[in-house]
Amino acid sequence: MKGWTGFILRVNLTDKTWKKESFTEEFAQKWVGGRGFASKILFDELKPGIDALGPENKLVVALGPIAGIPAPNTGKVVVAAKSPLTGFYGDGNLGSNVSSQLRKAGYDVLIVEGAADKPVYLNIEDDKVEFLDAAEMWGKGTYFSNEWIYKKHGKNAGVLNIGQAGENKVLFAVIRSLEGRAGGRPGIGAVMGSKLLKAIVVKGTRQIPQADPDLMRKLGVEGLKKARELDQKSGWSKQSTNAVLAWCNEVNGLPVQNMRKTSHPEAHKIDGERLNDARIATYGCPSCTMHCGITIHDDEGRESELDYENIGMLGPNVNVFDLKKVGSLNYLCDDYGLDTISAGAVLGFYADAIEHGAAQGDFKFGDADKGKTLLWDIATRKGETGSLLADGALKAAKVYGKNSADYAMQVKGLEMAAYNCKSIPGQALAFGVAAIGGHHREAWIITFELKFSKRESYGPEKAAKVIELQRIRGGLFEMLVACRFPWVEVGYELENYPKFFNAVTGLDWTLENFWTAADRAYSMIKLHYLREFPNVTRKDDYPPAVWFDKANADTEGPQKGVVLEYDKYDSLLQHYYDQRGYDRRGIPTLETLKKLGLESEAAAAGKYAKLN
Ligand code: PTT
Ligand code: SF4
Repeated sequence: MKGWTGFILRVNLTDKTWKKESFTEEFAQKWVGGRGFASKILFDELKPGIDALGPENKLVVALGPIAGIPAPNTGKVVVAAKSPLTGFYGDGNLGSNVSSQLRKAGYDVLIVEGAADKPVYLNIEDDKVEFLDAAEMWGKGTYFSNEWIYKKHGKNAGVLNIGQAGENKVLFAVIRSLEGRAGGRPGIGAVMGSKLLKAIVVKGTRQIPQADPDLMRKLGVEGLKKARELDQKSGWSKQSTNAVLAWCNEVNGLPVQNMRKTSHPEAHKIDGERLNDARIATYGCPSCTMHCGITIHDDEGRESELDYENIGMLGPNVNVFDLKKVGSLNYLCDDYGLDTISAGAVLGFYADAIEHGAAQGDFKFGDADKGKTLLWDIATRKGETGSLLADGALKAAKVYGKNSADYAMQVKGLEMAAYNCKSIPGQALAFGVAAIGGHHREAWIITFELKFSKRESYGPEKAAKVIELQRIRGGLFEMLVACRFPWVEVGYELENYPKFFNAVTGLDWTLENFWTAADRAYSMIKLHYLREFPNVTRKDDYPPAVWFDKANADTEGPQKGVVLEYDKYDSLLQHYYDQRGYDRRGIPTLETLKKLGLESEAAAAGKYAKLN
């Protein structure tokens, strides 16, 4: 087999054993890699109903055929497990040297099983696997552990590690990498913490098997050059992802005050231009020529890397419009290993719940200093409030009651990213039907919707666009495993990706093959959901009630009085189901599953719930 190493490294932390397992070419072609591998492996190996924070859960680190190979921007890694936040399959994608190092060590997938009896970290070097003592790192933040690992294992090692939030099983703890990245929003860091696994360190010395290495080298070099040229021409990485903040404010799509409002007069203080002005350094993932990580000094003089989602959720969503203070909240999330999106959503929800008399406390919108204290309380589950908020907005709302779940800004338990969609139905649908809960990664339809389509439309063209983007963003890029930014941000052509894939595998795939593989992975994740929640209804694909509430509409500006409409949203959802071949609950029909070659998976899921 070419293009894949053909091997899985399976490690058991309970009895400190490991083995190297092979997989077939049929498995590789059916599931491609990354999210495809992870969703299939976890479906086959996890029993529904298990405790996501118990030793039965498994952590999967999965790569794809172009991951780690020099080409635009392949230094990415998928991390997945049963999510403790949402209760079903969850994953994330972060930049890390693990991408190339794990493949060079000879593996496309790492599966971590069981749980250690004291804090450990894994050290993987080709066919050597060590379970090393992590006592010196335990209790410390990710900046400390990153440095500690650097000193011990050298700067070229691939590293994934967790902070205090993962250790304390905060349900939205992420995994961090040495390159300043973070991933696994639905609590994949907490799964690592529950296994007493502080870090994974990987170094490899082998060649990644490729069908035509000369061709791949040529395509890769040309691609990296092209991505850099396109970036320079467009000027995108001057403001990087935060270029979108001013636009979101202008089009009334900014998350302000727990998404109560859609714009703010002070938004310019934290926009892309201000971020670029405050830049002290630029960071990027491995194998990338368009480095997008911009760092600034925070209000305590520390270096903090800011992307749009971080700024949107830790800034306007909690009414903080001072870039240095936003930087400070962001630094703490990175150090503790808290997901910035969920952290900002949870803080916003808490302030809102206090304002509405559902929760007790002295936290107010705009109070960044109290926000910092709360982040520590959450990361360490300190006190009643810290511990409750550490379970995410929806679970906290269930305790607070008084209809506060209506304004817990999440879908399926995962807090939504920084787009306020009460007057943007297509993006609201994209959040509603995202595979793992409220994530923008799957379908970022908002620019298409506002620039090239009718904003107020709930027509089938929006459902079609969501599916098209899910196939590209949630499918192709999550399965090949590569960063989507060259395509999405600077127009690097999608047609290049099958060329890379064919050069490394020797196959002859077109984009169509990837759409089928993507649909298969989406259906697989839906079957995870069905197994865990047999009473699933279409309401599970609805965004929070507050987006439908007239009393919450803008009181001025072009979107004055506009909110989502239930009937229309429901018909948009039905367009999506019809185009996808899903039933009225939003579950793939037997016919759809059959078309995708998922007969045995359908039979397995059918033991737990009815398939139509
Ligand atoms: C992603 C989510 C995002 S999406 C951001 S900012 W973004 C937040 N980043 C966090 C962070 O940083 N620290 C932290 N403690 N928590 C954070 N949570 C949030 O996590 C870097 C980029 C970005 S920046 C995006 S959009 C793109 N995401 C990609 C993706 O998902 N897949 C893919 N194939 N390519 C992508 N390219 C871009 O990568 P999650 P990252 Mg993250 C510090 O992982 O769980 O998917 O959540 O991965 O490497 O940091 O993303 O405006
Ligand atoms: Fe990483 Fe940004 Fe480069 Fe993508 S564009 S690989 S997120 S540095």
